[in-house]
Amino acid sequence: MKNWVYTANIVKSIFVAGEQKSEQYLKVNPFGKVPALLVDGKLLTENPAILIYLNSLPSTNEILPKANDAFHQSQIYSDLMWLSSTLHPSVRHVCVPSYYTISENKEDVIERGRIALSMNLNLAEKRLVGSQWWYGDKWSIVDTYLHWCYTRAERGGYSLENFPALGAHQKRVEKMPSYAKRKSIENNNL
Ligand SMILES: N[C@@H](CCC(=O)N[C@@H](CS)C(=O)NCC(=O)O)C(=O)O
Repeated sequence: MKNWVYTANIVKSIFVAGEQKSEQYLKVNPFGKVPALLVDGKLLTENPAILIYLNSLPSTNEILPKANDAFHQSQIYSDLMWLSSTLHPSVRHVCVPSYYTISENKEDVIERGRIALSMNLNLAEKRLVGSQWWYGDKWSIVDTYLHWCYTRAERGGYSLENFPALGAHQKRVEKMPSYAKRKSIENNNL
């Protein structure tokens, strides 16, 4: 994999830790969520859209595989959308249940999240058995997004011990130079 490069003068990314609903952040992204990307002052939100856009920039390295045809392309988009609209929300149910209920008792939401997480991580586990990366022998941003999801769930108390292929995948992602770079950016922004 080549090094990831941000083209600072055209792309300005915004990292905000826990301040998604602050007045200052809502002025930038009225949807009140991260990530958000400003390109020449224009806003782009939603992980799949941002990743597809970044992949299309001539100045950046490929972060998604090249599609053979329209169906293959749609499968790649489907993978990104599955991460963003199915796996990612199941992680949030377990880690931040208060987003999903106003009740004092959050246990139902957490349990619902754990059931969904187990189903979704089982699918990811099957896909990764005998395969280094989501798309075989080549890393893509799907691997990094998947890694973020299961690692966040683990940090929220969800054990990965029944998912050996995910455990091996986790080690592989964390050995990448881009992982060390991301950690150092995160540490400098907190
Ligand atoms: N559908 C969005 C989801 C992004 C998302 O849920 N971001 C979380 C952080 S992991 C967030 O900003 N949550 C704040 C909130 O929902 O108030 C996407 O794909 O970008």
